Amino acid sequence: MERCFTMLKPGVLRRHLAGEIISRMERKGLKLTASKMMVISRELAEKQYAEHQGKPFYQELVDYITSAPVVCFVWQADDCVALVRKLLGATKPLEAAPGTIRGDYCLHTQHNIMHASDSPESAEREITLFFKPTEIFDWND
Ligand code: 3AN
Repeated sequence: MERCFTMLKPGVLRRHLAGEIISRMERKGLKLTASKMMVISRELAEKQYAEHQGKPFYQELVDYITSAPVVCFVWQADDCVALVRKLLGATKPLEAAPGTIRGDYCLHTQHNIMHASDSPESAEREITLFFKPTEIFDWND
């Protein structure tokens, strides 16, 4: 089964939306295999967003993502990355369909609620950056 890394960005805890967003993922049927709250170091943020280095919004993105606690997850399902991206909605809130997480809960691209891996390859890279193997549980009922 495929895995996907997601991260609730700073501000989600203050808005008390964490449970609502986790619930949408669980109700879809995605299997939660890891979760962790943390404040990201600049070093880790720069690794995570390396592909955006040099873009006009890069500095602000790193400042924001390191500014308060985030909550990170590993999900598992067939076609997990595509499913999560569908639930999340488009990067720009104006283009995110109502009913998606970004479509329902955010106004600005810089503060678009949740990060999710954009390919199975990035998912594996990000999972390795954020979680030790012992923090991931491939549980069965
Ligand atoms: P996504 O988060 O949908 O995978 P990316 O990877 O293009 O989108 O962008 C990573 C993050 O960078 C976004 N979640 C958003 O916070 C920020 N970002 C992307 N594009 C812009 C933009 N044009 N202006 C401001 N921030 C942006």
